[in-house]
Parts: sequence; structure tokens; C-alpha cells
Amino acid sequence: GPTIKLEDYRPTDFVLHSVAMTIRLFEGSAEIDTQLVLERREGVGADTPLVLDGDELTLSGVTLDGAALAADAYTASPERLEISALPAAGRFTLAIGTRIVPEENTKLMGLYRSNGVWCTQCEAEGFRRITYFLDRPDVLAPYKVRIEADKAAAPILLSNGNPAEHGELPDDRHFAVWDDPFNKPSYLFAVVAGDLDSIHEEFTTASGKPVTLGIYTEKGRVAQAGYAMDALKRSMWWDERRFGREYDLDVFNVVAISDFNMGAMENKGLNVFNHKYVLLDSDTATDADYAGVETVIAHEYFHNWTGNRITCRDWFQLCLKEGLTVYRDQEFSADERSAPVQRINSVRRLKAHQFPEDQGPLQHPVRPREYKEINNFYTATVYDKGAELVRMIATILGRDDFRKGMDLYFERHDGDAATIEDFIACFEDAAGADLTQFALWYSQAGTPSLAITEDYDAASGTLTVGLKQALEVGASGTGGAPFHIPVRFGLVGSNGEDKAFTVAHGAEVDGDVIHLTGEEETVVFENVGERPYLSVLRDFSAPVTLHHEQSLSDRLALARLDPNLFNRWRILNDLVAEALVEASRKPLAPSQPPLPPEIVDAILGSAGDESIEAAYRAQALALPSEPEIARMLAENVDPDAIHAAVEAAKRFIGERGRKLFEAIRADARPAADFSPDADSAGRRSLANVALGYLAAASGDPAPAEAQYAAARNMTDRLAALAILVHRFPAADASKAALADFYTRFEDDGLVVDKWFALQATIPDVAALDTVAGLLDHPKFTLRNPNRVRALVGTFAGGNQLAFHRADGAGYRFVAERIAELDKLNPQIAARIATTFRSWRSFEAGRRHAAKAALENLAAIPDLSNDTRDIVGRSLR
Ligand code: HT7
Ligand code: ZN
Repeated sequence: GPTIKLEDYRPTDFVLHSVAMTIRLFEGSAEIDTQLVLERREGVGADTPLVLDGDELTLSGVTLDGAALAADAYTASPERLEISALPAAGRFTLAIGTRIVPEENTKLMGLYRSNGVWCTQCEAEGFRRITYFLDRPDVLAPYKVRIEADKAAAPILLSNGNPAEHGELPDDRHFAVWDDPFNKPSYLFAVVAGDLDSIHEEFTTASGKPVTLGIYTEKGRVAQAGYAMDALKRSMWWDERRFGREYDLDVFNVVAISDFNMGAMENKGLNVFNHKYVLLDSDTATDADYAGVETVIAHEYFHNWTGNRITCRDWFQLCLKEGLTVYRDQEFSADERSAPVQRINSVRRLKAHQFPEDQGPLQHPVRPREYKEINNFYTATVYDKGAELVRMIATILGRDDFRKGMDLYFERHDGDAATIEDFIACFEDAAGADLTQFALWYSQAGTPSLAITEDYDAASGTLTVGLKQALEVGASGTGGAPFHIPVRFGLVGSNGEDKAFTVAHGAEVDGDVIHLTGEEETVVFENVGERPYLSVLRDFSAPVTLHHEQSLSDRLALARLDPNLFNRWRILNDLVAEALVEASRKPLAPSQPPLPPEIVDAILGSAGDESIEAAYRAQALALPSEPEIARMLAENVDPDAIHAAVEAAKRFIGERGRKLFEAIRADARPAADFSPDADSAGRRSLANVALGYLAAASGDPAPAEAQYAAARNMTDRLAALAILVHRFPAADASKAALADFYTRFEDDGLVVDKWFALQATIPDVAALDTVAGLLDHPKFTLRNPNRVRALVGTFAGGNQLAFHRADGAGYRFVAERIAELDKLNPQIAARIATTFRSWRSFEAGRRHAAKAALENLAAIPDLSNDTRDIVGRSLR
């Protein structure tokens, strides 16, 4: 396919004023009539034709102001409708008829059927699979939509906006009309029709406007929607309090769909969700699932302002809505739950997904300059690094000026399709700041490194801090100019309090932030008294890889004393990661402990600190992931050596901390009634981490077996099952529990997904055979994205040992599945193909095998644009 470039942007030749659609749904087909009121843009020549986008469409008719078009006035193909001889000036109405087959739509883009329910997914370019259109985000219009369907098959008929009319039709059919008064781009269009259950609640906005909230599910599952409804109301309150944003329509509907390519979609007034992010109860969902539902409900709701009221001019600006909305949902979770734990989770996620992307062949700037397939740019870089950039703006400006900038953004751009430049200008204008250098973060890809040195002079009570940044030019070819890096810091005294200081000279220091803008700068802190412990990059104030030359004793002191809880965790986590990297490089001498004991004692100290919340203590115990160690090793990676190092470390921690872990477990008597609140979830999490260490140290499956049998919620049940199946795969107890789990939950697809995923992640090369066998399981299908992700995606992305098998069989297996899936759902196939992205960092044997698997994919003649793009860039 062609390469789309940011520099080629220009507005459409025709302006769209309104859209009216009639959608007639039948078994086996759908008829779409679309009326577009259009007008030639001023200055566009009368002979310029109108070119509309299509994708696999069949045109059934087209009229201009009610009259048929001459045969030579238009040309139609499945991909395009071009109309010439249109009025030179003034408005005209084009009526376009298309016919589609939702039942045959396996790509799940456009209008498709999921378990009998008709639903749509239009972002990014799905609307053109429904009708010919100017399918781009800068074409905004009000929509009026009439849906007609069989009453029994689809008693519920939903679209965007407010309900307008409904009524009966002949042949046991009926109709509903929806009116969306807000200008919107086509990617926010949605229709849902089916036999659905629902729950409703009333919400009154801060200014007194009543809103009816509805959540719709497949039959028999609405009892599992209560927590999502609660999360929705809390999101609405929070956006009013924190950002002054109120909801704007009379209704807000959420629909849970079982076949869905991504997590959810923020269609105006009608959010469509992967049912994984709506449906849950304590028997079938873990605490992590509850947190996921809360986050995704909030995220999609927050899009109503950051995405819908203000949308993107073009898809290069995707981070304008996604980075900003992730930042907003992270802030929501920090306020609803625990801020340091939330931040730890976000940073873990950033390092696990975004750092490898940014340090490999799929590297791209947060605002890309070109793409071949936009679906491949819904990435960790756009979303998670995009959120980090917004966070840095907030850090640089401070909370009040950041809010002023956001207020100005909403005021100035409401109703617009905006750009990153527009967004940044609001903060510059509201705060009187210059963000020119900061804006480089949007155009330069790669993770910069930040090296910190310190020099204390006792005689003068002066601490001199050196800061040096560097950026390697990577796959994206973007430059290596210095960034504006905000470094949040503190000078910690031996009493655990931040010390006062005066700044003599050097880099700009504003409160607790050093602004590094040059490649290399120093800051001299005076009057610091006795030597302080230097705590840098608090709250992970910039997405960099940190190299702080600091003694072990200072780091251990900070791990105990730092008033910034995030940094206590970060410092410990870095110490452990560095030790595991070393242990993975060369086998340990028999006498050598797998981790320095003083580091283990620091971890156990944090984990045992009852003055800190349990969720945080559990984080202190969670080791860096094996892919994270692989990323730090950067070259000649041997996953077996990493796994051996991590396993030895787990046993060592388990032995050294046995008393603590037993005490934690003894303390964690489950409450009579399950509550998903953060505090209860944190206590379950801590107890389950303790169980894992005890099992690692003792080699005894019995405690996990007992917990599985006694479990009264999915969190405790699944944690026990994972320990059994991953640590003792051959034990009878493990096999029995795995079989029991399946029989208990075989009718609940979301739990069956957990059962598949658990087996896909068994840390053993033999897991490949297990996964290959499960392809034939009656519950496995390539047509349901959640199921494919659970078995194949989890294997490729989460089984370091078996996917990266030395014999290359893991790579060949996944490449074959990608090739099969590509024929049905290219978007999911391409997503799974990204798991190859770090192939060059492995040792030679694996490297060659991975490359061969990628080259086999590239050689498939009819490979989709989606997968070809990922495979091609991975090989570059
Ligand atoms: N904005 C939504 C993106 C999305 C999507 C993109 C491509 C193909 C299918 C999709 N489903 C949802 C999700 C979000 O960020 O809120
Ligand atoms: Zn989003």
C-alpha cells in the first residue's frame, strides 16, 4: 500500500454539512442509505471531482438532489466512489445506497455480527466499510440515524446521540431514530442492534442536567454489569471535579460485545466495549480485572471531551486524544486508588511495552510522520509514552498552570479537529511558558538515557550534581537533539525528610524539579549541611533510562528513607534488575547467592513494613519481568539463562523471607464478603505473592492446592492455580485443579480465556506442545479475538522460554498462526506479529530462526497490508 505522510495533509475539497442514514438490517444482509449534504469548498475548481472512500463496498444506487446520476458522472469500485459534474457552488444532497453482509465481516471493522448482535467498529477507517464517505477525522457533521430490524431479532436499536422516534413497521419489524446534534467525525459513528439485557441509572450533572446511563449486555449477563455502572458514575463525577467537564447528551450508553478487536471504543454517546471490560463478578474475575474495567470505563468516558468534543485533525495526531486520555485515566485511578501504586503500575507497563518498542525496529515518534496502515499505530508509544508527555507538561508547569492550559484547550478548541501544535500552544498561552524544546518529545523517537553523578564537599556543605542526556538515533531515523527533561528530585536527610538547600548556579531548578535542557549540565546545591542522599527521577518524571552513579549503601538508605514512595520502589527494582542482568550474563559461582543478601533484606524490609499499604508491599516483592531483563541485556540474550537467574532469585527470597511470608499469609484471613476495593485487593495481592515465594522455596504444591480448594473468589483461585500449573506442571494436584477449573467455568468464555492463557504461559519449552494441542480444543477459535489473544498472543508475548525456544519451533508456530489469522482478521494478526519486535537482541541461533520465520511471512503473496507493514518494519 501507499505511504501516508503528515506533510501531505490538506483539507478536503468538499465540506460536509450533515448526514442522514437509514440502516435496514436483515438476516444475511444490510442495506444502507446515506444522505450527505455537501458543498464545494471555496476556491476549489468546478471540475474537481468528489472522491469518497470505500472498503469492500457494493454500490446499489446514487442520486444527486433526488435525480439519478448519468452513467459517466461517476465511477464506483469497492474502494472508491468518484463523482464529477457536481454543483460549482451551494449545497447539494448526495444519496448513496450500499449493501453489505455483516455476517461475513471477520475483520470486525465496520458493521458486523457478534453472537447475533449487530454492532459497528469505525475507528480508524471502518465507516468506509458501511458507506462511501469522506472517512477522515477532520470531516465533522451532525448525524441522524434510522435503524430498522426484525422486532424479535433486535428489540434494542441504538445509535449515537439522543433517542428521537421509534415505531412499528410491517412484517414484525420496527424502527428507531437517533439524533446526534454534536458535530462528529465518522470514526465515532456507531450502531448496535440485538436482543440485549440492560441496566439503567440516572445521573445528574454538576449543573443539574439529568442523564440516563445504560449498560447493555448479551442475554443473562447483565447481573455482571453493576461494577461497570459504578465506575462510570465515579468517572463522571471525577471529570467534573478535576477538569470541570460535564456530560452533554441526555443518554450515555455502553454495550458489551464478545467479539471485539480492542478494549473498547468511545463512540459519541454509545461506547462499545469488549465484554471483558464490562462484565465481572468475584467468582469469575480477578482484582486485576476489576481495575481493568474501572480504567477502561473511565478512559472511554473521558474521551467524550478529549477525543470527541475535541478530535484529531488527522491520524498523525492520534496521541492528542489517546496520550491525553490515558493520562486522564491514570490520574483518575491514582485518585480512586493509591497514587504510588498506580504510578508503579503505569511505569511497569511503560517499561514492559513501550521501552522495547522504542528501542527496536518498530520505533516511531509519539507523533509519527508517516504510516502505511494506521491500525498499526495504536501503540504503546502513542498511548503510554503519549501520556508521559502530558504528565511532563504537568510537571513542568505545575498543577495550577496545567489546569489553566487544559481549560484554555477546552475553551479554544471545542468542536475542532485539532493538532499537537494547538494543544501545546494552549499551555504556552495559559502559563506564559515556552515549550518549543519540549515539543521535540513528539517528533524524536527513542528512549533517552540520563546519567547522574554527584559530588559532595563536606567543607562547604555543597552537593554538585551532574546531569547528562544522550539519545541514540534508532530505526525511525529521527535526530538526537537534547530534550527538555524534567527531573523531579529531593535531597534526603538521614531522618527521612527532604532537606532545604539554596541553588548556587547551573541548570534551572524550580521547586523540586531540575530542568535539564542541554546535553550536559550541573547543578550546585549549597547549604545542604551533612551529606544528603540524592533522590532523582521521583515519580518517574521523564521516560528515560536512568544511570545514577550512586553507592549501594546510599541506594539502600533511599530504599528505606525516601519520602517519595515511588522512588523507594524504583530504587529497589533497579537494584534487583541490575543484579539479575549480571546473573543472566554469566552463571553464578556455586558459593554465590543469587541476589546480594542486603538487597533481599531491603525488599523484605519494605514488604514487611506494616505502616505501608499492602498493594505497595506486594509491588516491592514483584521482581522485574524476564522480558525486562532481556531488554536491559540488549544483545545476545539467552532466555534460559534469564529464567534460571530469576528462579534462583525467587527461591532465595522465598527461603530468606519464609517467616515474613508465613506471617503475611496468616494475617490474610479473607473477609466474609468479597469487596473489590483497592485496600482489600492489595491485601489479597500481598498474600498471593507470599504464597508464590513459599512455593518457590519449598517446592511443595500443598499450600497452593489447599488455597485453590478453599478459594471463594477468582483472585485467590487463579493465583493458586497459576502457582500449581506453572511451578508444578507434572503434579497430580495441578492437573486435577486445571481440570476442575475448566469444568467449573466452561460456559463462561472470559474464564475459559484465563484457562487458555494460563497454559500458554507455562514457563517451559514444552508449553509449545501444550499450546499446539489446544488449537484443537472445542472452545478454541481463530474468530474470537479474546480467544486468539489468550492462547496465541499470550504465548508469543508472555512465554519467554517457549516462544523463544532455541530450536526456533516457537517462532515457526506463531508465524503459522499469524498467516492463518491474517486471512480472517488482519488487525489481530498484525498485533500478534509485533511480538517478534526484539528478535535482533537474541543470541545468534534464535536470531536466525526468528528472522527466517519473519521472512516466511513476508513471502506470502496475499499477506494483508497490516501484517506486511509490521513484518516489513521488523525486518528493516
Ligand atoms: N479509540 C479506541 C481505539 C480502537 C480501535 C482502533 C483500531 C481498531 C479497533 C479499535 N477499537 C478501538 C480505543 C481507545 O483508545 O479508547
Ligand atoms: Zn482511547
